[in-house]
Amino acid sequence: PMASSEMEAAISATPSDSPTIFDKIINKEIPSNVVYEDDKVLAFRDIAPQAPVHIVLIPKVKDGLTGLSKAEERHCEILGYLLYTAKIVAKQEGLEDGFRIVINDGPNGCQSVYHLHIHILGGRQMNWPPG
Ligand code: IU
Repeated sequence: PMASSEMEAAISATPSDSPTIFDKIINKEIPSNVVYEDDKVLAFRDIAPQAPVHIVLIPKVKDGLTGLSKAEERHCEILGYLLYTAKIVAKQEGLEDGFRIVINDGPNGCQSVYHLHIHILGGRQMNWPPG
């Protein structure tokens, strides 16, 4: 099958530690549909939703975490907090029948934005294996 535009964007994205569009979303320079925010993380609706509920959850401070593959021991606390927050957001979104958490990493993982983020997907039956 043909690659989707999301896949093409991911395959052509250059992994780097430069600021990304997510910094502008955090700073409210770009509007987004925020569903959860605290001092450490921000969750907003994905602009290209792949499910009835599709939320992107990010740390407000990137601290070198362009992706999961760049995680260091100092990131353990924020990584745990992100997963815990994902559960809070899933509950807030009414996903009591279940949900999917995804972290895309690097070109093969279809990562297109180099600021670590967790996808929260739900509101329909997910498939396995993923594509
Ligand atoms: P990925 O795992 O790097 O592919 O995820 C990036 C996601 O960020 C992707 O699902 C985009 O639709 C989404 N997104 C967004 O919600 N708002 C934006 O301005 C941009 C990307 I650029």
